[in-house]
Parts: sequence; structure tokens; C-alpha cells
Amino acid sequence: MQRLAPALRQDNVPLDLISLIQAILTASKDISFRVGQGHLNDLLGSTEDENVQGEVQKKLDVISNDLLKEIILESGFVKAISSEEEDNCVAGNEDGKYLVSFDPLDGSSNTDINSLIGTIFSIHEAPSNLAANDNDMFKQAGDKQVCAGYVLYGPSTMLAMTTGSGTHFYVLDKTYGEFILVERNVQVPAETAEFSVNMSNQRFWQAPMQNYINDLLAGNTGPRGKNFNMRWIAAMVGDIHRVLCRGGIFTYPTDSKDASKPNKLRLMYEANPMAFLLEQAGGLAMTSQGRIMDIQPDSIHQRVEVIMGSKNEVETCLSYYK
Ligand code: FBP
Repeated sequence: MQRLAPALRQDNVPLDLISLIQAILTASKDISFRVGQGHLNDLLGSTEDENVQGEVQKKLDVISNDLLKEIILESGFVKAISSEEEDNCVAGNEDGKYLVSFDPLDGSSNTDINSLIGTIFSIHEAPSNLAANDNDMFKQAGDKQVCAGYVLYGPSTMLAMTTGSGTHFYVLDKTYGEFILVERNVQVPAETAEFSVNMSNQRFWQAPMQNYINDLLAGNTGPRGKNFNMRWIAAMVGDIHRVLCRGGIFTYPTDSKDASKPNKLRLMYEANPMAFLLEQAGGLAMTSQGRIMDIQPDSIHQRVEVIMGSKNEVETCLSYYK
């Protein structure tokens, strides 16, 4: 059972990046404690405010965002941060080597029902030719991430993280506040009989996705010749953790429900970090048009279609678009 720092040094992670990761995890430990208090500290429920996505902010969204922002920026390693809860990037140390994009509390619709939620983060190197308050610094493809991970606030607080040398699982030992390595080089099974999608949006999907899901639902009476089970936690961090643990396909397809917003999930602090984790675990992370981590971002809150998980099943899904 290794602690985080020696485990990362084993992957030759630079010391300043280890220190930055530890800063992110310091904030996450605080969030884990507060989330665990639930009703006891009056932190459930919503604020009156909306974020740049037009979503009503939960109290815990704001608290988690402020904790991460403060602790990451005071570390000195970061030129700027970008967050789901911030309209624009927030400048840090002009000479900072890194940029951090994060979703402070993913699955926030689950905060008030004591269900799975998490913090998702993605780290890139900072360009030296742009100012620390310039959003353009963040317009880097997912393939350029130097680290990505999530902290899942569940029965135990777990970290899944990659720095490009495989995806590893850690558990927070709450007796002395350390993340302990519990599984190295997690591998996602290539085959699966489990899918994850918000079925209530089915009538708004494009025809290929409708056909693909209908064939899953037809089970062993249909062309797939086997039965499939469905799961939906309504928190990407929870659904992707299940896929990393036992395989599956997770998708949030493009839909016509709201023409101004054909996609739900955000590229920089949801799709890209999950794509890096999955690819490092032998899975695939795609849109119906191509590889998520090849997308050249055009805005820090850009939304994308997501089809990710077990390699063979993702390829089967994509074959419906051919
Ligand atoms: P936020 O909670 O961070 O806004 O994330 C979006 C999200 O909650 C994902 O975690 C989840 O996969 C999806 O939205 C759930 O969507 P829906 O409400 O359509 O089930």
C-alpha cells in the first residue's frame, strides 16, 4: 500500500506536478468532509445564483469551487484555472507552469439526495506567450493533458488518476488523510453487457443512436443476440467509475431537445479528463465524428457528444453511424 507521492514518483512525475496534485487533493479532502456532513452543516440545497451554463448553483457547487480555486492558485504552480462555475479563466502566477480545468462538483443534481458526486480535474502545461487572464491558453486538445483525474465522494472517497503511465485507483484513508494506492494499471474489459444513457431523451437522439440503443434493448431476441443491462447514476463521475471498474458503455448523445444546446457534457473538465483515464485503461472515448482528445477546443465551456467505455462496444456503437 503506497502513499500518493511515492506512487507518482514511480511514474517519474515531476515534483512540481506532484505538489500541484497534492494541492488539488487537499481541497478534495475538505470537500469530502463537507459533503459527508450532509444536512448537519446546512450545505444542501441551492443558491439564488446561476452559473455561466445557466444552471442554478448548489451551495456545495460554490463552496467546492471556492476551495479548489483558492488552494490551487495559492500553490504558485498554476498560471490560471478554469472551472464550470467561473465564466472566464482566473489568473494565478504569471510564471506558473500549469493550467487546471475542473468541475468542482460533478453530478450536482445528486447533492441533495445523498448520491454519488465528485470533483473532476484536467491539467495542461501553460503557454508562456499568453497572459494569465487569457482564456485562449486553455484551447489545447485533450491529448496535451499531463494529468487527469476525479475524486469520487461515495461510501469511500476514491481517486482515479493518470499522468500518462496508466490509470490508477487510490482510496482516502480518513484516519490520517492520505490517499493510498489500491490498484495500479486499471484495465477496462473490451466486451460488456452494460450500457449507461439517460433514456428519457431517446426521442431526441439521432437515428444511428436510436437504432443502436433499440438493438441493445432487443437483447437476445435482436441482432446483438445477448441481453444488456442499463445503469444511470446521473453523475458522470459515478457512471465512468463503474465503467473503469467492470466495463460498460457510457454515452450522452447529441440530441434535438434544445437546438441551442445539442450536447450536454463539457469538453475541458468532463469529457477530456474522462477520455484520458479511459484510454490509459484500454478503453475508447469518442464522439460519433472522432476521438474526443483530438478535438481542438474553441471555448472553455464547449460541450461535446460523448460515447466512451469498453473498446469493442464503443466500436460497435460507432458502426451504426457508418
Ligand atoms: P454537472 O452536474 O457538473 O452539471 O454535470 C452534468 C451531469 O450531472 C453529469 O455528471 C451527468 O452525467 C449528467 O449531467 C446527467 O444528466 P441528466 O440530468 O440528463 O441525467
